[in-house]
Amino acid sequence: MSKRYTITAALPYTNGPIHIGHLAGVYVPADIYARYQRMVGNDVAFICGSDEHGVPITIKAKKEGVTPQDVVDKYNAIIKKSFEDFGISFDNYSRTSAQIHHETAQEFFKTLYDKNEFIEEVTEQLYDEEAQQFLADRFVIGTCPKCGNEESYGDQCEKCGTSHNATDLINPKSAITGNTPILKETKHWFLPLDRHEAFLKEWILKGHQKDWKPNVYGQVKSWIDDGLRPRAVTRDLDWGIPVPVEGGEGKVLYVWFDAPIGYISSTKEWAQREGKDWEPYWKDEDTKLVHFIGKDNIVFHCIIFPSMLKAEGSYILPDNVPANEFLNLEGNKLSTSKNWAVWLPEYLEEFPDKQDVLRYALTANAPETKDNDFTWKDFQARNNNELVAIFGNFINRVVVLTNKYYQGVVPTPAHLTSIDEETLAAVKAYPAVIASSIERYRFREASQELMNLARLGNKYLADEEPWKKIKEDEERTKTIMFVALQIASALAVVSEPFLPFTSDKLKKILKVETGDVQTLWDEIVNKDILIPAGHQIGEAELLFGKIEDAEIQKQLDKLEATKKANEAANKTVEPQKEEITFDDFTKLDLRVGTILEAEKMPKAKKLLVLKVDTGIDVRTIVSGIAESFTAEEVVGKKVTVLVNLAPRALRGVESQGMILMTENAEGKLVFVNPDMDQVENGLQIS
Ligand code: B3M
Ligand code: ZN
Repeated sequence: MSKRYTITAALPYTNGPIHIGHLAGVYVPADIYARYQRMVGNDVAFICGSDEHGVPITIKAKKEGVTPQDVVDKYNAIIKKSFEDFGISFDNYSRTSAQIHHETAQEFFKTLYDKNEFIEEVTEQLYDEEAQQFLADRFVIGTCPKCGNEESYGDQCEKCGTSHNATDLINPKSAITGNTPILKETKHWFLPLDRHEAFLKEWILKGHQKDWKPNVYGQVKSWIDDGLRPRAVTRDLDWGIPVPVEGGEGKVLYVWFDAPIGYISSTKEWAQREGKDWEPYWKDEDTKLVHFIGKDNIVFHCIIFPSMLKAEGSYILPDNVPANEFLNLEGNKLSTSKNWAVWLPEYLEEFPDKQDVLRYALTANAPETKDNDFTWKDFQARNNNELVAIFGNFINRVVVLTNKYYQGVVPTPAHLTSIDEETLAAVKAYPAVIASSIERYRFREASQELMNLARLGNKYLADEEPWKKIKEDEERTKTIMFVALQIASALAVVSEPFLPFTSDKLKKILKVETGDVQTLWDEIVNKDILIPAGHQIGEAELLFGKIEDAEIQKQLDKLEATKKANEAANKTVEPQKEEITFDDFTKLDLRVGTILEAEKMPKAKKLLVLKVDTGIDVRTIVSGIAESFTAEEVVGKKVTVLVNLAPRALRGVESQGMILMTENAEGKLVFVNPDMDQVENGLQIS
């Protein structure tokens, strides 16, 4: 029987493009789940949209000298395109700036207000006197009272995930001016989470201990055990949804109050467009509501939003919140500010038409139970050793041989041996195995089962060797190819949730119906024949291409350059030395010179003994540059020489002057000689 599903994926903040961490943690698993539910005939609303309010957007706008609206318009377009490019099959992608959302969120607030579900309180909030602004959320940075992280934000600590009030921070500082804020009175509305504690305990701690992921359950339990407190749901900001009640002038809804309501507004927008009724998707107890999010969003989806829904009274609660852990990149935390990320638009420029490869690599290595690392080497291996060598290779052999032996017509099988029967039975068992993994939100496992189906096909061909049999036994070969074609067809179908582009391509090659995927999924289980004898298939076409070492090296080099740039940016420049007089300066006799000869000082790691033409004379200078240059490299170099430095002996050699050097970002020494190739030795520098 068909069941109704409302599947949501976290609304991305619209202050930057999205990267592989977002894709791996939220959007690919959500998409696999939604595609699968559609395939088995369920009624699915797969919902998302841009989260366009909140402080980070206003900070970004300030930094770039544009309006917050400009920022969200720009990134909404970029993000939306990335989702389309990667085949994320949302039924609707909305924006929280949409009229329908403003209305829905305000109405929701009004309902809670009218039901006395808020506490109204004048409290002291942090205020930046210089910026003349209250400091909410990310406008404040300070020490997390829970874990001691010195860079916690006002509303949430990114290190330990705790959500708190800005006034809880120790040693708070304004993110706008760096000043220490003062406390100033202002009125706000608070959602008394403590009132919902009993319900949360009953619903989650008792009700979902078994079916929620341990990482999600554990976090929620620890918050509830710590005791819940009222949370302000309004802010003194000018970017957001105006508070729709008396006394709310100049205030907006807290972004985490309005954003989850965005799931509801996006569903409404979709229903209006499709001529459907949105309400069953949110209010019918038979609907299964599932939120796909990253672990930093757990508290909002498991405690705050459910409390809001419960307080409102007419909504269902999520059946599950399969939050993922974080994905790292080459051993380091993904970071927007450090540009430590693989951005989706950039990935597509580098690897056009390889969307499925990324989807697969991220799924096979998804951070489901613990933080995980994305490495380019693993990405290459997943492509070359699995997609190319197993999946692609199997399909290619089947299609090429069918065309070669039978002009692309599926042959009529003769007698099925026990191996054939077992193989076909094994194929039929796969949909249930994959489905069971998906239903339990184990997408890594599911993706490996998909690959196992391709392995089964490969093994069958390798064991039966149709390319040998064709010479001895034409009838047997027909049976083998018939069986292999059934496996190929099964792959075309069950790969759809994971590799939608590949599945489409494969269905086209095999010329199997793409219209009714549901029947196809059922057919694998219920029918003996997926692709009948006599059916004409198309020409072979490569599903996946090998990724060469050089392509991977290019990506690694790019990251290395980012690392260097970050190090250079963090490098503290020495403070200026004490002031000197003009006379002090004129005491230095700096000349243009050329290094004529150079040799390593024996038994000294750092020293080169140089003969330098200073224009006045040729003299010996001992220079500590041997770790950066070989003797051969420096001969002929134009250099700046301090010629009136008092001579001094280094390892028994008298050094008569000094060569000016500096260090580049990588700590390598470089000569100070801008444009000096154009001047003669001896010229004075002043
Ligand atoms: N925009 C946070 C995030 O992107 C937030 C999610 C909202 S879901 C309602 O991590
Ligand atoms: Zn913390």
